[in-house]
Amino acid sequence: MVSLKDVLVPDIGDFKEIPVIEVLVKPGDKVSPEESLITLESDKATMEVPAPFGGIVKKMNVKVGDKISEGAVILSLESSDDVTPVAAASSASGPENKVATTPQPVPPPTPDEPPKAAPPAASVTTPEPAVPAPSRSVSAAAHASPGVRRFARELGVDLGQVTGSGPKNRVLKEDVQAFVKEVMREGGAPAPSTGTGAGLALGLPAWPLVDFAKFGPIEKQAMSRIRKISGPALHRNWVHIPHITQTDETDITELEAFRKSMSKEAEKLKVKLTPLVFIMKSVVAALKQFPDFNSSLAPEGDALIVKRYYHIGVAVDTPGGLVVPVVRDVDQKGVMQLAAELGTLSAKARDGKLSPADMQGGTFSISSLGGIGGGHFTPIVNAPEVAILGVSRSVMKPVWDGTTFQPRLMLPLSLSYDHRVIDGAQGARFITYLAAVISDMRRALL
Ligand code: CAO
Repeated sequence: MVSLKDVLVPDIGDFKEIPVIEVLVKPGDKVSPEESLITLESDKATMEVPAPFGGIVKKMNVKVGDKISEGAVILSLESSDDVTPVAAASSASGPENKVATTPQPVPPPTPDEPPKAAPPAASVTTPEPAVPAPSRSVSAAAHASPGVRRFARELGVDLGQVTGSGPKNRVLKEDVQAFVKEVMREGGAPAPSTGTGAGLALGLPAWPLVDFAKFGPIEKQAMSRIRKISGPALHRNWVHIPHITQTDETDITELEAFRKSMSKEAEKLKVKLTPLVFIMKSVVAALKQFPDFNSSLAPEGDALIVKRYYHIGVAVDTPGGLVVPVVRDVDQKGVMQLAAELGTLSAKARDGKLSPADMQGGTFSISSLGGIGGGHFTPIVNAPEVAILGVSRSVMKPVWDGTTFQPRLMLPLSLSYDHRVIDGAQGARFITYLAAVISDMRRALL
């Protein structure tokens, strides 16, 4: 026999007057047992109320925006009398033609269903305690409609990792799409912003948290503004760019003799002529020969944007941290002018007076530690550039000339490049060519 039964809001713990945020059925709909009827959303959790049995929706008693509590009639369902309500809450009471169901807080991914898409950020959220549910585990970390939850489930996205842009941080379909795009763009890798969280996002053990004061005196020093900005950028570049560092050394004995012979002229012009400006000119010659090194990956990752201008970023060590001002159109300038511009830019950098424009538009960077010391090192590519040259201090070495050892001034070079753009063979050709030009700049004329 067919009868009409009211479906009630079940026991939802201490919550009262909870807003209905979604009505998923309408009169005339045929629903199956456990199919979601409405969604309620408290400050702490989103709950779907499922049908206690199958039937046809005859009348809706609630609409989006209504605030309802336990016992309120959600809808009337026509069903045959022989159906047994599923998951009927033990607290359900009232006339026999009224049935309350168990609310279904949306569950987190179970260990059997790991999220397929990696999170884009390193933040780790602890799920808030949710409305007590008698039969299911609860994750109330994300607020989202069932439709969005279904969409996220289909894509394997863990909603707990998605930042909601809707009211009360509600996760919208667009947020899930943006999340997936981000993950795809990053090749599935997270984009951590802090060192401590990164390990977690990469599936590595948690960062060790040590109370150093237990072992001896400590001093906590605030990081400079530059370091706070450059640190995460360096980390991003290190994590996202598959780096190769190719090293070489080049004979600058003749170049140094020439540079020193020019020192009087440089003095007259009030510039300091260091090896760096000759290296900048040589780099441009190499970039012209190997244009891929003067490129950037297109945002979609399917093309190279090759630049026909040569703006060289030069890493400058300042009291506040590392900055990279850009010397423009290096191909069109002589070494004296480059020395003058480099002097001005590095003074501005050290005085903290660089403008954002001074640091924009670079196509390739050089990090020179030649004035300080040390051998080869691994410079980090300065995204969105694809390569960077590290220059170390020149050293006098015995070099075999085929007959005997000669004392030659050798300059160590370390070229890091983005292996997505540049193959190892190309890297080796670039540094070999560059070394040859630095060693004998007449080659740049060939
Ligand atoms: N080998 C030997 N000597 C070198 C040299 C090299 N490769 N490069 C520079 N020198 C010498 C210079 O000739 C100069 O000698 P004098 O004082 O006798 O004239 C001295 O070292 C100091 O040079 P400099 O550092 O003032 O000038 P520069 O043009 O070589 O570099 C700049 C300019 C701004 C790049 C540099 O001052 C600087 O800040 N370097 C640090 C960059 C940095 O921190 N990189 C690391 C980034 S990753 O964290």
